Amino acid sequence: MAALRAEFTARFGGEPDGVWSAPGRLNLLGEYVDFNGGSCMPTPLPYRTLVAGRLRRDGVLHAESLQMAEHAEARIAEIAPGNVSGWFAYVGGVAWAMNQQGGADIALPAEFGADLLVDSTVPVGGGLSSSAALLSSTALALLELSCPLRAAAALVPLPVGGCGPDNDALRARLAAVSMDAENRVAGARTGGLDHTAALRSLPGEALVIDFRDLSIEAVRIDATGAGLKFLVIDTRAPHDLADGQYSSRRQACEDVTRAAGVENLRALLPAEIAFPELDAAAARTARHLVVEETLDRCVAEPSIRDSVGERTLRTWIRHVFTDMVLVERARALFVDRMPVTEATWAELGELFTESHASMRDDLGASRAELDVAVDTCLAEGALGARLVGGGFGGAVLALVEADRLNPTAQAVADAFAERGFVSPVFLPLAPGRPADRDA
Ligand code: GAF
Repeated sequence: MAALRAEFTARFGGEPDGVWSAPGRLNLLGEYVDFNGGSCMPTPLPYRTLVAGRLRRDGVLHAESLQMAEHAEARIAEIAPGNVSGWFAYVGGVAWAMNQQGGADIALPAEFGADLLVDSTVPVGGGLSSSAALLSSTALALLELSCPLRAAAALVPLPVGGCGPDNDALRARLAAVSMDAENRVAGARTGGLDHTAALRSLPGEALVIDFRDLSIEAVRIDATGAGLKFLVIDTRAPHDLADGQYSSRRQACEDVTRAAGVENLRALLPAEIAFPELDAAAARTARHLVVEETLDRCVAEPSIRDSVGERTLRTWIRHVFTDMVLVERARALFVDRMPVTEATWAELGELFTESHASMRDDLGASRAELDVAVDTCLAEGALGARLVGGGFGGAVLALVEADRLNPTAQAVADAFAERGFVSPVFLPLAPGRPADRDA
């Protein structure tokens, strides 16, 4: 923080008015379900993106990053999809989206401008949501920096406490703004998982977000008390949400949703998909049946089948249904079915591994580095392991016995070395805190 402030002063010739930050996130379960009305289970990470900022009154946004060489600047009124690029598309995109959303509590005054300096410890391209951390910290910074100008511009002043974590309704709007900026200006058609996790996380280890209504619920997943640890492996195989692989799958989901005439894919599954009364094995069978029956119904309906073809239904769309039922089960285990026992943890591990198989075999979103990391963890006795985030690269999460943490990490490092992969990085998983003003 002190170093960032000093660097800001050196670069911009004066102290910043404040510093805001937002965390990366790790999604415990539920991939490609956020834009389909499913539920996700993210946890904010201790790695954060910081934005030091100072108000300007000339309508111009200047931005620099300690991780990037160039100085970027643009008149906020002239920022639009297609005329900003690279990392500045995220920063400028937020200003654009705040004005597009049109609400007097979020729009920026016409003369508003800012100097911003960004620093980040969130691994980039690791599937840990470095983009949403940048978007969310920028959104908070811009909104709070605009305070002195809002009254004169007849815009709604911020409530006492600014955009603090208690102001969940405002943060939900900022999450929508951040997603809009990422979708329309940065060109990555993501759902709302990452921004919601960055801005709306609650105290506790993880959050369950229900994307049917954007409601959130805290969930305690404290593995330490059970003698377990979450191991996060950044495989350093890069992933890029704007390279077309993510959006082709999203597009297929949208096509099926439209052809089925439903609001989202979640609506095609029955209401009850957690089977809380069943034990692990019976619940697995019940889940499998529900997914296959739903797919059969889709295939039998010509308009749905023809929208993407039977093969895509039975692969990409099956993955979406699978992850939806897996998250509901995990939610039921940790929220509804207390106390948490050894069997609960064993089942969570199985849910992880089942999700990985679905991402790999049905969604086709894995790659060699991710599979080697998962398989090695399992061979070393992990309770479960899976790739996290949008896939095609990025990080793996494993649930391991605490005393197996180091041997498992070593085995993964050895397996990577043997295959000539770039060395992985191991990250401890400790719960972080939501986006906030830090100074
Ligand atoms: C990426 C996207 F940004 C999220 O919206 C989500 O779809 C995720 O991939 C997959 O679950 O992180």
